[in-house]
Amino acid sequence: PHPTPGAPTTDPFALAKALSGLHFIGGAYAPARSGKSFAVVNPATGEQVATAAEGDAADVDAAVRNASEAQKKWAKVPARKRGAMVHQCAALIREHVEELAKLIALETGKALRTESRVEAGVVADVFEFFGGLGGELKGESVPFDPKVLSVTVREPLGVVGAIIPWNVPMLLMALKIAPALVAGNSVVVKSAEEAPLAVLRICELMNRVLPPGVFNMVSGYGPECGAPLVSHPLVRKVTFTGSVETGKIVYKTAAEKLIPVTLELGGKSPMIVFSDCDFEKTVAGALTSMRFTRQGQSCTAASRIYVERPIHDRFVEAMKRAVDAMVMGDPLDEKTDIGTIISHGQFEKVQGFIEEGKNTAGATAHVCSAMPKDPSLKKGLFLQPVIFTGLPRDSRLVREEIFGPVTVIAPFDDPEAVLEEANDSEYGLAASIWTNNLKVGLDLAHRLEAGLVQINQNLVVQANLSYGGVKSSGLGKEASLEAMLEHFTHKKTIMARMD
Ligand code: TXE
Repeated sequence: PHPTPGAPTTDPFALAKALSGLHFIGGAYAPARSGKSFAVVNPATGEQVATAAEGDAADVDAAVRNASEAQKKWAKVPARKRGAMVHQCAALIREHVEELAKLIALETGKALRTESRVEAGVVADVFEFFGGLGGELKGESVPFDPKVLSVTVREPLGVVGAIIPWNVPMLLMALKIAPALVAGNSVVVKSAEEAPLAVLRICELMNRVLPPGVFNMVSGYGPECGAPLVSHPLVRKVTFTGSVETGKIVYKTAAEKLIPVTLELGGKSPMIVFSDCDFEKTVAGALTSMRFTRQGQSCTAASRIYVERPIHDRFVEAMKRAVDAMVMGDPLDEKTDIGTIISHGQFEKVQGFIEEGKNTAGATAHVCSAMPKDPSLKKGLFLQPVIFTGLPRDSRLVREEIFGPVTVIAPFDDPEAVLEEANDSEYGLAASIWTNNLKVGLDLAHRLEAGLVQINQNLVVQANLSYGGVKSSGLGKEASLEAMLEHFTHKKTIMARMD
């Protein structure tokens, strides 16, 4: 029996309780073998809303073994049929968008209207897109010798281990599992300890369509539950989104086993604004990218904004006004624009950066928006967004990923100098240029060290467009047909002599 109802529910609190303390292994919900669990907390109130199964190596082993058995049969299902089934999952997810949006808002503190509902919708898009690609798992025939037929075929890798973070857990899971499954792999997901519920609910939806064991999920802490997944001998590929530090650990373990990895590791994305830009659209683009509505917890956030000097002060004023107008409050309230920080740990990390910025000589902190007044939110992890000006280039706030509602704005005079400054970063995930001079825009786009460069827009991941960083931002690509082919299959060469 499933702990979650068949029809979508409107009460995220009841759903959270129903999902408490469970993994999803071999087509069924199951508690941790050790019987252990940990609290899942609503960051808007500080109250516990559920528990999560505290997985360890024994749970991981059970999940991987189930996945390995299931994969043998799954790989024999025709690729287009596999795609059609993933497409059916998309339809189920779409029916449950509202339910999933409320659940993710509850566990992450991301505002329902501005963030959570959007994420749930995009998850369905991603399943739909990859579901349509079953017929694209094609190889080539390669002329070699007229007496030899040489062809390449795409084959699945086996069991894929997918480790996801808490900022956009459903979307980052979808970008990993949808292509992996269509390509004929089975999957074990390790959810983020802060946000295990909505992704767990998706398991049950997928299970209505997919064979048991093809898709499994374990929850737990990184070293106890994530690490054994990476090192498990039956796991033949790992795809990870998270911090650079953990990404390196994952990469080292994968290197020992000689298995491929995809790593998406965050960024410090520059936004370069020229005086001839369309001013209002540029301010709106900065807001979209900064994701203040998600409290800045976005790997592509425009966290360094360089503005040509003649419009710098006007830009700062416009940004302050725009962020001030945003309503911070209960993530589940439709009036709320800005939700909460995910956890105490992240809250302290971000506050540490803000204090350091405030104590930096010459810097000004423009604190925006107002704290919520509702007494029930007193213990919530709300943090007023801050726009910093006057910070030196070597400040930690300019160089490190803050992953909070903090952006740095600095003036520039010369396009060459700003390009050099923008590229002077260990990261290379995203960048944007705002100008009506396409020549200047395209020239910089070619020379910016980033996996994604946008001119006059700051949109996020699209299912059919390759996404992923360079430098410390990661390895490999997510989204797109190429990601499915390159990262979830291997190319086998078959030669047949005909004489
Ligand atoms: O990340 P971790 P955290 C950045 C952001 C944030 C910082 C720390 O700057 O402030 O990372 O966040 C699992 N083996 N990003 O601590 O530790 C862990 O359980 C295997 C950017 O949340 O990287 C979780 O499921 N797995 C990022 C996942 O890794 C391990 C999004 C991510 O956790 C593990 C999130 C181990 N040894 C944070 N240790 C982005 N790219 O968008 C932990 N994990």
